Amino acid sequence: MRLKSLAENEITRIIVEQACKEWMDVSRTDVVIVGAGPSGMTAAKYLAERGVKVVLFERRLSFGGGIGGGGMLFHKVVLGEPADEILREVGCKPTPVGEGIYVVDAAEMIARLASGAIDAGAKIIMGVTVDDVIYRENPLRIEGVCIQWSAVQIAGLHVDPIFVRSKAVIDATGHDAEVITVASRKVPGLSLALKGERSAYSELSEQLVVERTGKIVEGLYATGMAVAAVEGLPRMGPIFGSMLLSGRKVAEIVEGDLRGK
Ligand code: 48H
Repeated sequence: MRLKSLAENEITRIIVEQACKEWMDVSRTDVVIVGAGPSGMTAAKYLAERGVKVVLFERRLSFGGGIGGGGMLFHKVVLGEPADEILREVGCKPTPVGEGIYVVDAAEMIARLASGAIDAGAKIIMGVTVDDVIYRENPLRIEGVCIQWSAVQIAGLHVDPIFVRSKAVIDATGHDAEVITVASRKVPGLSLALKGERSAYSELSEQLVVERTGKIVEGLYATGMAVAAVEGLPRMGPIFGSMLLSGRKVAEIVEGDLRGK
């Protein structure tokens, strides 16, 4: 076997040319999703499947958010029906462990949710942190995000971000609701006050997170644990059904709003 290879400069040229071409396209999109945890990847899949142009930015160089840690590093997560439907759609085989309750390997769930989103046509870019929003007035609304290489942020360098304009931004950043937090601080006219996540009350929390998933202000939406941070809801621990159902629900709401525009 003779393995085909390339001169170093050609490797560079291909990477830079292809990445830059894509960044030109990414700079204006229908929906920006922030965070590749369970809710963000689920939302990406359902939006992309409906023909919406989706870019998902993830701070880390890996997918999955809190899935990978399972429950206290035990490699399993639990979920209740009907969230198992979503896992089956992406090719997971959740194991039944009780009436309507399932368990799944963390690694399997991460891999399948990510490929579900990518296969549907969502673009996932890792190593990018969203550190601010773009807003417009009359009417006051969110119209995109400011982005920075995570490596630049970690190094503490003073480098200005670049921008991505979008019709909708979904905060799927988990416990800290980072996008909504920055919008509440830096766009005071939005009058956004985060209530803060509460202590554990799993059965109640899962239901409420799904119920309260949706639009926060014009152009800005919350899914997953970000909903708990905004709405003052209790946490639920490593049971993930509500993260998946919240991701699917926010996709439906955003798609409906985009169609209405
Ligand atoms: C780019 C960012 C930024 C940023 C964060 O934490 P996640 O898994 O989020 P959810 O809400 O989909 O799922 C929550 C679940 O994992 C969990 O923690 C549960 C159910 N906890 C219950 C409990 O009681 O503790 O994923 C968020 C992702 C992560 O990958 C972050 O790296 C990423 O978002 N992220 N990416 N720019 N500013 N902030």
